[in-house]
Amino acid sequence: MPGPKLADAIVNGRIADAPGLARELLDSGMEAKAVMEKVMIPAMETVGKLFEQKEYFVPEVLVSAHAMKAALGVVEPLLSASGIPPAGKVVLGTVEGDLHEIGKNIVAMMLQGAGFSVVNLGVDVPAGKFVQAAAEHGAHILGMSSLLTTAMKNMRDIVDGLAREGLRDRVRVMVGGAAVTPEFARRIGADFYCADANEAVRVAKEIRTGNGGRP
Ligand code: B1M
Repeated sequence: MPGPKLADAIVNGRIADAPGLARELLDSGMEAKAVMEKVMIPAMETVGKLFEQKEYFVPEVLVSAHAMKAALGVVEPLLSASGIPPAGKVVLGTVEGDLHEIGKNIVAMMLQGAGFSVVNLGVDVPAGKFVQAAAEHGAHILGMSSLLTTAMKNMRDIVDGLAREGLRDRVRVMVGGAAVTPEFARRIGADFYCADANEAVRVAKEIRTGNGGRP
């Protein structure tokens, strides 16, 4: 298997080592796309599995995600330079009134790791800004996160805003975060509820390669 050292650095969250090891692989002649697809993404999938199996918890996932991000910094410019199109464009943020960002950032990094181009709007994002960004960036997917029951109601305004701007048919809506449930997602007219970052990646891939994203 190529790149065991880089994979190991990502799985074990060795943030300082990851960029150098990615550079080593590139210098040895491995294509940027192969480094990403054969080494980095499988490593992050291993992290996701360890999390599901409750062998890893949030701190371990976060350092692995940071190691992934550090290695991405080396590989990403080469990927764009080689003209490989992104898997799709995702606009992502935490809704207005909510400052929780850890889970949303993991979702962003995992999507980037899976080859998506992600516009991360940050936290406490007003509905209008989500809608404007979806239009401006030609988003295929709009992702919203909320951990607060008081803030998650703002998600409906974003779905309604997309419809008002005539964007609803071409933008699939994905929601997640501890406060959100599948039932709530259905009620506000979102297309998908995702329980975790792995599911968000799986759903995003299905949206782009499968049935157009309709459940
Ligand atoms: Co706050 N907080 N917090 N908090 N906080 C919770 C959410 C809470 C459940 C704690 C509790 O009371 N048991 C509670 C919410 C209760 C509720 O509304 N139901 C709560 C509260 C009440 C508050 C304050 C109001 C506290 C106060 O000030 N009195 C306040 C609100 C501030 C605000 O947002 N306006 C507040 C503040 C904070 C901190 C700033 C201190 C900090 C956030 C730091 C930061 O993000 N920079 C914080 C934290 C850390 C938590 C807990 C402890 C942990 C959240 C977290 O990061 N989890 C949380 C308790 C808990 O959840 N057990 C709590 C780890 C993260 C990886 O998981 O975000 O769920 P999560 O993301 C997962 C999935 O949900 C999913 O994938 C992620 C990775 O697998 N996912 C998506 C998330 N978004 C997704 C989007 C998708 C798809 C999947 O598609 C787009």
